[in-house]
Amino acid sequence: MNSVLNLPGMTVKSTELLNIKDYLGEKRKLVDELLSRYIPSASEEPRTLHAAMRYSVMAGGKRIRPILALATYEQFRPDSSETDSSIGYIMAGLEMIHTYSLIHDDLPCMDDDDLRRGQPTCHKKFGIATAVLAGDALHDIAFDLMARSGHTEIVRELAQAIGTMGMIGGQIADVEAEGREVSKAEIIKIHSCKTGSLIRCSVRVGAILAGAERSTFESLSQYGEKIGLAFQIIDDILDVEGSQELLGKKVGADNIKGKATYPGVVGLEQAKKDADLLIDEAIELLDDYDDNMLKHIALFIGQRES
Ligand code: GRG
Repeated sequence: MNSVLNLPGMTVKSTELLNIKDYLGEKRKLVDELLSRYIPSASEEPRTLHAAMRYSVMAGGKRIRPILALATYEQFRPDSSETDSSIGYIMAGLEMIHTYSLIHDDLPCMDDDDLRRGQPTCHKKFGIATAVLAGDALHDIAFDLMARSGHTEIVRELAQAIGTMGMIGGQIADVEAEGREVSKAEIIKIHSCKTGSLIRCSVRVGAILAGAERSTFESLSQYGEKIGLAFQIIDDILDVEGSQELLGKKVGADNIKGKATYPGVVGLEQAKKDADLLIDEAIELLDDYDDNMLKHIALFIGQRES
């Protein structure tokens, strides 16, 4: 990692890393440093709100969205010796948006969950009002950071990915599908919007910052779309047969709540086959490019247990 991001201990270049887990572990530390830098300290007023924001954001998580943005940017920037410090803003912003969505998704009016990232959910710890505001405030800082990248296109990309045609659109469709049968086309649309659009966006904003060519950008977008859908299918599969300890959240909740899930529509075995196929297709889309981290990240997503 180039020193422009001014973070200690980031010495191993991605190209030198053979092991995806080492790579992800190192980049996760980088994301944590960035997040801690951009979220006000819990000793600053309004203290409870800052404490709640830090509580949810710093609880960990895979940090897959900022890492995707970074891996895309590093692979496709024209001058590999130079790092634009904007990538740090973008990475932190993506993870804040993701965490805001988790906080709101866990609220009693949504999924009503008690456990997230291995600890009580934000509203369980701080109360509903503070949790709503913590999510809102993370959303606001995220857009400030995106604007600091200096690219209007990146700000718009994120706004569209998480709006009514993207994440929020998928969430309302998900809420409205509860307790009724859905078709395969419908569940693909819900998952692609609710979860896939922010993942696709993470790849696209990395590509925009890198100045990727049109055709590369199109391949990357399709790659993002496929891994994004696979990510949520696997999330559904893990809710059926995953481990609460590894996931840091309750398993079996989808079934209890009567949620529309991919395995619920096509069956567990077919869901696994479809997720594998999406990962293979995503990797194939990048065949023209030298061995790169995005292929390894796709494989990691396909095999994830948490
Ligand atoms: C505005 C009131 C209000 C609600 C909006 C935005 C929203 C609610 C919901 C978004 C839906 C959502 C939470 C989608 C993400 C689903 C998902 C796969 C979450 C888990 O992501 P991981 O596995 O989690 O990356 P970690 O903890 O590793 O970051």
